[in-house]
Amino acid sequence: MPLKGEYEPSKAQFVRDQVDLYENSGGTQGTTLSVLVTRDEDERLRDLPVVILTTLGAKSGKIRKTPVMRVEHDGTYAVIASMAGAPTHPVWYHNAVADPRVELQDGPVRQDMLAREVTGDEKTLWWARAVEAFPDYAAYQKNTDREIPVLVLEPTAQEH
Ligand code: F42
Repeated sequence: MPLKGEYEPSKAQFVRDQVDLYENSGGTQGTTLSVLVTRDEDERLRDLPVVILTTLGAKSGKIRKTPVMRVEHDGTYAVIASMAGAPTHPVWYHNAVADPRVELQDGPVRQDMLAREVTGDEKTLWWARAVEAFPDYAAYQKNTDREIPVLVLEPTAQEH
């Protein structure tokens, strides 16, 4: 069931803009982040896929929308609360912990999902997938004592 509430755009202009472009284009534009990535000794700018995470504000109850890198495996996703290696978690992480009912838009496809934080071997597996998708995560984790959380998102049972 889609989350209900009043949408409160991010204070960060680039985030607001990316969410607007992504949603207003039906998930056909604003769906990547250009990043310098080296793969097999081939360093170049690559357009890496981005998804839009929708959470409920833990205090305001407002709808919050956050672009994050796309990390996916067999229909299950992970969202990485990296915040570019900052010492504190992003606020959206607290929202998703407080209420695990989230939405994820991957290109034109929007799904209701349930978020759960992973630890141990499961986190190790998803962290490897995340770094494969977006190598900067490894540098972010190296630059902070904060353990960067990984939330796995699984589609909720489809409404009948
Ligand atoms: N951030 C990541 O952490 N991981 C990524 O993979 C990632 C990729 C990415 C790709 C493209 C792009 O444009 C941005 C990307 N970002 C990524 C940045 C991401 O979109 C966020 O900007 C960043 O993670 C920070 O998220 P944030 O939720 O901390 O945003 C702050 C700035 C924010 O919006 N604060 C609001 C405000 O008004 O200050 C509050 C938002 C909020 O949810 N408030 C809660 C409420 O109740 O409404 C209160 C929650 C509480 O407990 O206080």
